[in-house]
Amino acid sequence: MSNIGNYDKQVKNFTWEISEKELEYKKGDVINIGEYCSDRICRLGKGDKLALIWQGHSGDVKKYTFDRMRVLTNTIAQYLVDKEIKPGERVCLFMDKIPELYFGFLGILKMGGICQPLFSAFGGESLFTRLEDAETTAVLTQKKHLGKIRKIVQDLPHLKHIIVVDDEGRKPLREKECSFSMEKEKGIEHFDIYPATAETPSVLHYTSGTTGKPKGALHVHYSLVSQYMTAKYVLDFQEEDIYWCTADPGWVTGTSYGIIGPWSNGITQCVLDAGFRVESWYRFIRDHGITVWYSAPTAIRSLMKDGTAAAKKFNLSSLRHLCSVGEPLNSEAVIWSTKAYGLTFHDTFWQTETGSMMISNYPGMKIKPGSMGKPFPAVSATVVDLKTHEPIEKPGIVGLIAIKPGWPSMFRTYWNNEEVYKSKFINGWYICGDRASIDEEGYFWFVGRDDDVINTGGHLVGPFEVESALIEHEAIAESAVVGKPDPVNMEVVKAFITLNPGYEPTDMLELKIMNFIRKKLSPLAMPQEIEFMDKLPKTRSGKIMRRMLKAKEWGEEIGDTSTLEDE
Ligand code: 6R9
Repeated sequence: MSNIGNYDKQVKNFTWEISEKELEYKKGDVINIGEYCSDRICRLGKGDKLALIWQGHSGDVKKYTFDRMRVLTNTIAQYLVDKEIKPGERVCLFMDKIPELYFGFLGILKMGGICQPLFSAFGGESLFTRLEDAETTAVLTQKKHLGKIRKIVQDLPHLKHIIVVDDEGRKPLREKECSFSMEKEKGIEHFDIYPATAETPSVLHYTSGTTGKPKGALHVHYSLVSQYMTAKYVLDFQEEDIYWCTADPGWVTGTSYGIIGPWSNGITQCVLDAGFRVESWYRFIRDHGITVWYSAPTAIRSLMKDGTAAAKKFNLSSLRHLCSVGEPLNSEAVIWSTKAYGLTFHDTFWQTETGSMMISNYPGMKIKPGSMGKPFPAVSATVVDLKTHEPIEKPGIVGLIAIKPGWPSMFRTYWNNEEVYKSKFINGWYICGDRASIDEEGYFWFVGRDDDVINTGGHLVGPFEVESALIEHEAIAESAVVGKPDPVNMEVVKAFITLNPGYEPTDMLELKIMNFIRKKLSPLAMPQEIEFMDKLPKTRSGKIMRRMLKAKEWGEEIGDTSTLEDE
């Protein structure tokens, strides 16, 4: 029997108080996610149970029990306190998927800091924008990423501590830099955990929009009430499960369901700190006996490319429940996984802003391949008219996905950007910015985003950020960036550019520009294709018409061009 049991019954009966009760939380109580994920699990008698099985790219494995994790997270928290980092200050994690990243997350929360996880693949500019916006006080990083921070630190007056977690005192460190080894430090058995309450800020996740700089979605400790229960019901955790979430904690999936969800449920999870390779992924599942697997459509499509034969080469019989998030999960992928693993991927839909799953396919519920499923019990979701923002009553009509505010893990603001935050709420609904329709049985069908944000392999890339970076290249006069269809990543970044006088459109220049963006922003934001143009299509008011360029890429009707400059 699954945890959720009968979905329709849960829709009638489930309230967030049920989750609060399971967590032994009452309104006004102290609630610290760091404590809930380690100390509480030990108090429940699971201190000797494995919390983390970690594997590095060379195959080395490290294992940590919940009790060891409790001590290590205390040790990190104490170190931050000793550095005089204060509750409410932002502490960034800029690391590969090493154990320090996971324990650093809980350690920061334990001392009341706001945790700001960033992808270690970020280049200097992506890193700088986010650290500057958050006025981040400290960064925990690895020596291999120190160079990127050194280049920008002089322009970040708020950044006081650069804590290198794997230096072991070898590298000569500069001002503001310090070396800290969580394993070598004297373990802290007792730490005074910061008495966070429901609305105490916890995590700051940056996400890209169509315009402007990336925005920091701010979450609070009370989000646990959503994350705990959605993990229990959707990922269907059972005591003996070995869980694998493939997401990097730089992405919200890697924190909500790669840290908080499993550990607040006292579940053993595995982490693979290595890039994607079909065989190594299957070997990882087999070797560790993974039972529950949460991944993303791009990875699933990459596995599909190798066919079912690759899957059959390994004994993957430990798997019992599969879920997916981040992009539309095509019905082909759902059907293929049934052939390859004898199991269906359960699609889940949510966002950085929602903090937890909003619309999902639940164990035991009929799956319609291609549909995102139904709202989590106690989440009120609908689609609203594109213009009036009134709920659409008739099935099959496309509108904007909208959610009634009030679920525990809703973001509380965008950092320094309350105005944009407020603009997301219309007619008493939180508007997700995605288009979908609902069928007569209440299943949601994703249609597409309502803006120009590019979803490449489940990662959101803001076109404006790439355009701004492009024009910093000496050869480029103007740029426009759109998503272009891609069989594996769904979309990849494509740039249209005009050149400054004296520059010729050559393959060499194209490569140089690609590399420029890869280093400045990240490999994901790097254009996979650059088209040199004599001029870019613009509106009469001088705005570049991304919509036209995008339509061309997708082979769609160009639509209304009445505002076009050249007409
Ligand atoms: C968790 C996460 C959110 C955006 C979202 C939508 C897209 C996420 C999806 C999906 C189709 C799904 N998205 N899940 N699209 N089907 N099951 O992905 O957060 O990085 O903020 O992205 O991703 O466009 O609005 P985030």
